[in-house]
Amino acid sequence: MGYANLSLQQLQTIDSQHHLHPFTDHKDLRASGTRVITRAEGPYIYDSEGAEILDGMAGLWCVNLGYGREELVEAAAAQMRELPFYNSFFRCTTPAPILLAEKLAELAPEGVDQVMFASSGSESNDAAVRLVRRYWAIEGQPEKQVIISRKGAYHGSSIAGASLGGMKGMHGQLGGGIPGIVHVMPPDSFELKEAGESDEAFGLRAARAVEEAILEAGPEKVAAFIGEPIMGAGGVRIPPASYWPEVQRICRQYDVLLMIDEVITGFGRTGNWFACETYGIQPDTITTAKALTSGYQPLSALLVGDRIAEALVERGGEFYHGYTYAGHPVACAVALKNLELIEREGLVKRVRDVTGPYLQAALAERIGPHPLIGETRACGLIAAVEIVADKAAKTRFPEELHAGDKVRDACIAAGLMVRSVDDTIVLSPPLIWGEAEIDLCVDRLASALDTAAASLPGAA
Ligand code: PXG
Repeated sequence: MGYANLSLQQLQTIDSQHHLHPFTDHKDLRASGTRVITRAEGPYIYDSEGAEILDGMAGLWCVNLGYGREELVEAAAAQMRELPFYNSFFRCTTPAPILLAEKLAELAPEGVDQVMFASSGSESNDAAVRLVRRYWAIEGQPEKQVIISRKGAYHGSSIAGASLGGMKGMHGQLGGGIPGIVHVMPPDSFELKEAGESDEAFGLRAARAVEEAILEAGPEKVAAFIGEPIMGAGGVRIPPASYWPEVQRICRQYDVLLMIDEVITGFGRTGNWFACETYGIQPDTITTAKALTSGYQPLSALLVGDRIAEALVERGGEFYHGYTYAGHPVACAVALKNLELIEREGLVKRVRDVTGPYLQAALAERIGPHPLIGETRACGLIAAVEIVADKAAKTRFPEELHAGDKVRDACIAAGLMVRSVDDTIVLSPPLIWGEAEIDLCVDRLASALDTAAASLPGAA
């Protein structure tokens, strides 16, 4: 590529002159300089200085097959040669989205058989909001508009996505967001469980917050509840086993649709194709993106349950919605190959039976005892560790110390890419990780914790 003869410094200078990054304080970034990742292979990414970093985040919760997969490259190239683009509007389409829709219907939970494509999780969640509201209008209940979501949720960065999400900072910049979204407490047991409260009781209490919100808005006004099975960007909040069955029972009782956002959890991350299976959820919609192509192409798919699909198809007339790149043939061809490889390599079962339990045990046994750690948790290959000032009392460091960022920076310096969500360190590695990569990850995390502890008061 054209940058090979540019130095890191030249790239950083150009970056700071023209490039506005996502979720970034630009003044701060421009003072410190960007890390420029230039290539990647298998489980490793390499920066412009040649540093080899084990990618504990699978890119951004998405590169589930790891890097350098020639078959994905070939799938894209072959599709580009044959037909780089044609649209799915006006009674046309192309072969790849047809076959991918069939494949997704096969993999999806029972009763979810229809697929609507887009290019990002945000777009698909936006479509999901339009679709559930349209559903109730078709069914003669147009006043059912309210969507219940949760504080700390992440559903994307479009106006609808950010409105659905429960991130305080984002809401502060939305100018109000879209109307009709209500946020309830998340099933975040580390932060919100009370002393002496069991996991089960906490899960039920968090679920009943959904019921209270339904009753407050009036069930005749509530269209749907939306939730990530495990909240990802909010800090990998793994709900107690009692949570989802109770949320589902409540939604059924008040005839509220269940919108499940599997943008992070889909395609094997929790040890099943979908976390709906992990938690026994019967969804009305499932939003997927990211690992659908292992991040090799931008693609998302809204999977639509039979109840909504039947109304839309049989009685809905034209649904005035669609994006130019819906069902993009190159992205869909890559997705088909990606799903084929995940199947061929038996990765979902391996996460469930081998690597998931191994990661969970390795974190518990080798990271759990560290004085900075208040909790470790994992479900399949999605995990988190909580950084605390006082291990017994599980109290946090003062915010201005940025303890989580210190641990993250020490991890990267030690050759492990992780993400910090305040003082929670999250991990979402490629599903190709085996025991050797998990061991290396845990070794590097342990040494980073020691390094960070040395610069945190009272922790060393
Ligand atoms: N839903 C969920 C659950 C997500 O995690 C989206 C929707 C939006 O997808 P797009 O493709 O529009 O980004 C996401 C995205 C982070 C981080 O910092 C997480 C996401 C995106 C960017 C950063 O953890 N998740």
